[in-house]
Amino acid sequence: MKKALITGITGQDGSYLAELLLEKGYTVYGMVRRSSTETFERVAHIKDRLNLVQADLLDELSLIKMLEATVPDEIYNLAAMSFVPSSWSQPVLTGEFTGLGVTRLLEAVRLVCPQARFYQASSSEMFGKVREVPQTELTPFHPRSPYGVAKAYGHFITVNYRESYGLHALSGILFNHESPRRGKEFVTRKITDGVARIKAGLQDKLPMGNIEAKRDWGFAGDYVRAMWLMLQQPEPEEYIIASGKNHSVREFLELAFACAGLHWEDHVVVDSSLMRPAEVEHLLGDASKARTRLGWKADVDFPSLVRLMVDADLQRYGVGNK
Ligand code: NAP
Ligand code: F7E
Repeated sequence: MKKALITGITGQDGSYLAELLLEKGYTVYGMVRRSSTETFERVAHIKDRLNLVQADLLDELSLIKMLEATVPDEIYNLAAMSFVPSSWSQPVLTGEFTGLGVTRLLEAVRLVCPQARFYQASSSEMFGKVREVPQTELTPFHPRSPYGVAKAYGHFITVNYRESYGLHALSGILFNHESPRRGKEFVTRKITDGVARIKAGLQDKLPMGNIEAKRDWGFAGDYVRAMWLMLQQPEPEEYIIASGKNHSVREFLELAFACAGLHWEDHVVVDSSLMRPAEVEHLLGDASKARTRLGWKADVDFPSLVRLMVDADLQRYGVGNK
């Protein structure tokens, strides 16, 4: 029976990945940080099948002790400060978690279990002001936020530890992926939660930032499958995971409101405080390498993703879509 360790198990991706690995018969360890209230909502349904270990990306010794106690075959480093706007208000902390945290974990791996396979959660935010369209594994990075910069550091330190120490370490460069478990501050879930609240009569207006920005959106459940596939390959290499189609926030709004029988123009107001100091205008990924080499493909397309997120939020507020 293989052992896997997931950092960031309480997040959106961590919860879907934990489900997948349990289905595959893994013993699953999850790193959780100390908090005054538990943040286990996304894994509550599987918590009794998980082995949760307390550690923090800021604390090297806690990472070493966690690996000594678990000795995993596979490590998925998903923990990070992942909300782009917060990276401007807390740039140093973002660098510590999302950038240097990767080095701390890789150092612990090198010391305790150098034979383990290591997955780093890299991001399409590293492409930022894009150098070419679509973006591939060979497209140079030009990050546009402290988050994107920290992720680029995490990406290259992973490559460097592979090249310096022969670790089986790789990065998945994942484009935006969403689900009903997405945090409510991210644009897709903010919209679907807003639609449900409007439908339930709890609010009337939805303040939005730059609705012309375009993203290549997919479903988180499809994307965690790609993480696992990457670590099963004999050679550690980078892969892009994306849908290959992009849509504007405006299109997401139109579709999401329509799913609930509403018109987005009646409710959306532009709030300039939600505009970013530097925006990533368009992202579009080319996942050809993952399709040919991993046999990966997405099952959920854009309209189905919007529909499933709206339906889940309507259900949460106990309202129908008519
Ligand atoms: P998420 O929902 O924000 O989850 C982040 C996780 O990291 C949470 O479990 C959080 O724990 C944990 N964490 C944060 N700081 C920590 C620390 N100092 N020590 C220990 N744990 C810490 O993120 P996600 O959407 O699942 O994304 C997973 C990873 O993929 C992240 O690294 C993200 O940057 C990256 N990524 C995401 C996307 C996307 O579209 N979703 C795309 C590309 C890359 P708490 O519950 O305690 O806060
Ligand atoms: O914004 C625009 C906003 O916050 C998407 C993270 O998972 O994916 C995510 O980063 C777009 C941006 O995600 C609002 O300006 C308009 O252009 O949902 P988001 P993100 O910044 O793309 C990448 C791949 C990651 O790695 C990150 O961890 O939507 N937008 N109005 C808005 N965005 C938000 N949040 N709120 C608005 O009101």
